[in-house]
Amino acid sequence: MKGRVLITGASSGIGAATAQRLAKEGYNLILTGRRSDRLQQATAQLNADYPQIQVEWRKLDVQIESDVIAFYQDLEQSGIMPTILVNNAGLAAGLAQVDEALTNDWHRMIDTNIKGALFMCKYLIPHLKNQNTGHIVQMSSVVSREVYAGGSVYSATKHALDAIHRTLRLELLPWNIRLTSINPGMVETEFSLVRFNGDQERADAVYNEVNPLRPEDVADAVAYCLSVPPHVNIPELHIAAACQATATRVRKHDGTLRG
Ligand code: NDP
Ligand code: 8X3
Repeated sequence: MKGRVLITGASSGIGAATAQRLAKEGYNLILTGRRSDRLQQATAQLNADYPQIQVEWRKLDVQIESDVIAFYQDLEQSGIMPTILVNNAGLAAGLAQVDEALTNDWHRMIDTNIKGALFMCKYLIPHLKNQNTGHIVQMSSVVSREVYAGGSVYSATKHALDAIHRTLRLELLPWNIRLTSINPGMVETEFSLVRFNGDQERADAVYNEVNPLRPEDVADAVAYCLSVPPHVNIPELHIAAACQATATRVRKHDGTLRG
């Protein structure tokens, strides 16, 4: 029997594709996010398509510590504590330089990508230690290692996530808990729509004329990292579109370069 996987940010993009992929692999799933309608629909579909697994959903805003605590208490009481966490919920907000950025955008990114990811780990780890088993997959980014103008705080949050991931590898070594960080380059999801506050034209321009990763490509990477034998761990996995060399330098369909 495969483990139970908790996926944060399962209502769209990489998280939703990961849910599909892992359902196919036979994992039980707990899908979370803030958009209940999408989670409910995805859960119903997955339960219908894969009757041999158990798929549940919960509404959860990872920014709210008290909600994360109550969420895990609920899972514990329901007897469905996960042994695997795909810590995927995250966002970029805006592309403004430091002096022009909205500080509220900074708060949203820091509260979600760093503090939210930390809350999800902190309140799960005691359970994983008790079970002496587990796997935490952080959905980081190419910008955990790179920076670009306008991306200061988004990049800072992924640098921080990388530091947290590497620290957890040390802290959890006495237990049988694996830690993986996945660093995708550009993936066509709702990421840019969120970043540009619903401006579809601006979001589309990010993916026009290039051939980005699809969320399913990253979901395949997650599935691979979870599938390796128990004595193996993939500490870091970098995945990028074939047309992408750095966060900003990308080859367009016509062979010219962007960035
Ligand atoms: P999407 O915008 O499609 O998905 C983001 C997901 O995160 C949604 O399901 C959203 O759910 C969830 N989310 C956002 N804020 C919160 C919150 N406060 N609490 C709970 N869930 C939240 O983008 P992606 O799929 O692309 O992004 C997934 C992860 O991948 C992010 O961490 C992103 O940084 C990372 N990434 C993305 C890349 C890309 O180019 N797309 C490249 C590298 C990394 P809801 O709104 O329902 O809460
Ligand atoms: C997302 C990658 O380059 O759009 O993590 O910031 S990028």
